[in-house]
Amino acid sequence: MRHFTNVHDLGNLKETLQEAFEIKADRFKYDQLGRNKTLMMIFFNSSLRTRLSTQKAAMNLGMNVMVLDINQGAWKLETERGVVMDGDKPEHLLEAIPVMGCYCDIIGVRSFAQFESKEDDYQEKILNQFIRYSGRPVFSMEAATRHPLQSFADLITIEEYKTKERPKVVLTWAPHPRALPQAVPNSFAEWMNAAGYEFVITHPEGYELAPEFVGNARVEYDQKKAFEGADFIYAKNWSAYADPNYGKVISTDRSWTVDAEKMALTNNARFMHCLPVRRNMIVSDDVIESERSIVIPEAANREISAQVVLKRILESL
Ligand code: AN0
Ligand code: CP
Repeated sequence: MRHFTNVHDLGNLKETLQEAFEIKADRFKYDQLGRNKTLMMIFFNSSLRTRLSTQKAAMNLGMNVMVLDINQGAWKLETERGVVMDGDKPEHLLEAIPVMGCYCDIIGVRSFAQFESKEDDYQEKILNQFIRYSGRPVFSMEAATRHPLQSFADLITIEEYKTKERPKVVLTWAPHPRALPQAVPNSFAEWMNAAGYEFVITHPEGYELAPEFVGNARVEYDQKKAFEGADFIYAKNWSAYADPNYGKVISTDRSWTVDAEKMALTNNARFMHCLPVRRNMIVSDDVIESERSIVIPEAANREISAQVVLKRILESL
């Protein structure tokens, strides 16, 4: 595998999961694979889990790691070609990318949707420029439309906690004060479809995700109905995808917050969220603190998903 941007890059999911569990059982088994290889992680946006878990995964493989926060200490980057650069951006992405590629063997990029142009976001303009111009294998650490390392960790977690072959998994929208990308729900939906679970998405009217991500999911506008019999509740906020509201907050309805009363409608479901989470907006304190909450093991599996991806890329160098 050279680049990693979505579920299909990994090939057979069963084999991929086996590899994940093998690594989880002995995470230092391949500690020579990354010897004298350098990972460069480039962040256009904030991160706690992705930064730490990916660095840890690289260290488990014996790699060297460099981290660059574009917005803290690097030159501000112009991303549009053809612009007369007389503004506040001293460097162009088209030089910065190949230069960064000179100093490393693998590049990880975090670059959220910018909500200025749906077309640019959904064409993954920034991520694809890294793939095209860096000369290096590139993997997504959450790009405009997907967060595959998160979804992979989510799948590992569901496989660990499920008590039946084909659990009912419910992705529920929940309120949030600011506009968030659709990357996490898009990607989660893509992976749940690929895993073949019973998969339901619930959200208020106007929050429909792009059809290519919804796939075979059942969309249920009544959150309580959706929760009935669920084995996993996966909460997340996202902003509207549909025009003319792309990238906008069109509801902050707190009746969508996940609380104990709603969890009682489920089949004693596990609660999941990618984190960071706003308590008592997305989920009540008691639900996230309950013994059914698996948000911490879910975050722990980020190290494993990153390590599988880095291992596969290292093997292809
Ligand atoms: C980001 C998002 O919703 O995409 C990152 C989640 C992993 N969350 C925030 O910006 C709060
Ligand atoms: N879940 C996740 O990607 O968290 P960070 O934004 O902290 O990396």
